Amino acid sequence: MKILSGGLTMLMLGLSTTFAQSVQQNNSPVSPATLPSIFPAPVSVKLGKGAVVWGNSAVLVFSADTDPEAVKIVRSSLKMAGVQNITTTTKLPSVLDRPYVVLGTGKSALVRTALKRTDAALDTHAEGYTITSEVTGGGVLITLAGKDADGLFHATQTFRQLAQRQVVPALEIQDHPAMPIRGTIEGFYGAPWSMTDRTKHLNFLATVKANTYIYSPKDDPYARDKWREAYPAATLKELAKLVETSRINHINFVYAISPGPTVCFSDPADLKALELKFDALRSIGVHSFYVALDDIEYTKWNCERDKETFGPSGPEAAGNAQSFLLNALQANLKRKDPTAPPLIMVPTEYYDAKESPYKAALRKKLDPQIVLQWTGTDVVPPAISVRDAKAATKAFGRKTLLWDNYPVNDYGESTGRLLMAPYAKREAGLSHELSGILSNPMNQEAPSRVAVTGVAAFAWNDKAYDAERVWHASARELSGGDARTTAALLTFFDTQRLAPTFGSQPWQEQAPVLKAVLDQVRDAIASGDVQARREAIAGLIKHADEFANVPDIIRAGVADSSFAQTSQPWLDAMQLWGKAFQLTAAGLNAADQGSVAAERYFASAKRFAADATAIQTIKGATRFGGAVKIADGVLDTFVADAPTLIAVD
Ligand code: LTM
Repeated sequence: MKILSGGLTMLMLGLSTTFAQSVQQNNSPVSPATLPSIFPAPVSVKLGKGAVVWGNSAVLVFSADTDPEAVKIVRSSLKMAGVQNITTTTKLPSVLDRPYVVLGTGKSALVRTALKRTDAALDTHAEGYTITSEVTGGGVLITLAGKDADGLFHATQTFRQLAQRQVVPALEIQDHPAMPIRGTIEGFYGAPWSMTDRTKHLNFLATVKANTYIYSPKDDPYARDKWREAYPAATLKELAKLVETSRINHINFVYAISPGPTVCFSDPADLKALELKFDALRSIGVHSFYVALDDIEYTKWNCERDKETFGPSGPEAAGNAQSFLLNALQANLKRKDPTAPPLIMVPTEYYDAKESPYKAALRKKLDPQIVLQWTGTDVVPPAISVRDAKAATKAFGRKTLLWDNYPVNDYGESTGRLLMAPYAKREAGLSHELSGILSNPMNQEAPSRVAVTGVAAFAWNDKAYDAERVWHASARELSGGDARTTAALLTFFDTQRLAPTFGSQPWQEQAPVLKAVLDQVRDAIASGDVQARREAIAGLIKHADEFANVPDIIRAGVADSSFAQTSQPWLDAMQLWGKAFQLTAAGLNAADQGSVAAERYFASAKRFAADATAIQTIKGATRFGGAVKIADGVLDTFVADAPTLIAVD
């Protein structure tokens, strides 16, 4: 039974009592407080005594200098929890008669007092925060305390997740990131994201406590082929909006330029051209810059002057020349904006940590402040270990920032795929050896959030990272919390789980959940046990029906329609495969009963499979267009093999 009093509803599950008594002061067996799941996993969460259910009213307590965005998130979280009447104050009363949410940084006396009342110390790490909630007589005191403004913002994101639960337990959370740099680099080839995609992505990054977005689409001509030319005013205006969206989301917007194809490293005019570009972006609020030198020819100079300055061309000379230009840029950046974060770069040898003359030149000559990216032991590595990262630190002469080429799908082996496996095979402990991780996403923004949620969660707390649980959490988030849509999304992800490398060996296997189901059916048929076969086929019919319904459930249920739009060919193909699957199951059932109808079912299944296989990616949407793949090597094989499994006399 729920009792409403003073704006706070307490859950007593069958006990009628006065309001003050209604607060559960201990983990009663009737309604114990339970540990909430929060993603990324916090450093520590300790349950206290009691729990409350949100009622009709709450009070926000904050000083005038509190980040308005943080206040907005707390307010909207409370609204989502059904709290209608939200008032604000700058003072915390000594007796509370409803939920009071105090928010601010450690600089605020209000926050320090609130923490003291709940007997908690503030997390002192950069971007750290502490949340306490304590049931006090007739009310509840919730404190969101940031070590700094970023920490407070992260605290509000945790609060958003806590408020999604009906019951808020008394607890203490201490939290801070393991890696200082976390987020994405829009660094793929092919159609760049639209400004709308980017805006949504920045809003999403905030929810997973990421703090960095690097603008580096390979197909922005003003960033690569025509890097010396100024952006048209309209584009700059659009970029300015993104920079503002980043700012309110506590995301560092980094602008990357790729002058490598034509730059003359020793020419002061090119240094000037780079600075002019950076100045233009600085004028719209960008503070952080990046020079990308990947995928360029580094054994030939672009100008005679470089030969005269650095000697004959070659990897070592390229390392010297790149260091020369980047050091000058870094010095000028510092001069113009002393608080600016250091320049970031990706070198030409970014794809391994093997010693080489080029890397030795960078190690010796590149300003140690400059942050350097690498992609692991390959462009798309099968795994990344602490040992790999240590080798990179040694080779490049600094802790590196990982450029993780997952879930990017712009290379030949990824043709026709969305990459939607859990983010895995990155070793816990990498936080000691990396300054951070940036994911290179797919051309499809919303589907990329599945992997990026994993990247952000791993970079926040690699030691407590659980790939499967975070994967499930990302499906829940995309579904807006709807259980049926979440389940449908997970079935869809399973069909897109294969993660290719640049070689023939994938680093994540395809459709393991579906494969287990189909293998079990094959085994039951092979066993010769009539009952087992019958049950397995009945189960298969049910499974095929569920599979066939997935595309419609996703289209109707995802919170952001751009997920269904960008996944459209895959959902269409899955629908046809669903039909092929249903007909295959029907064919096996008919064959099991000795019916000649089996042949017709199998023939129809074959036709649907052929139609499904013909569906192509959206023209121009990905760098390599082609036939979309659904659980390939698993479902297609089963549909092809099914007619051979049971003989019909
Ligand atoms: O990985 C890097 C540093 N550069 C490019 C990316 O732009 C591209 O998206 C990925 C995947 O194809 N491979 C690269 O080499």
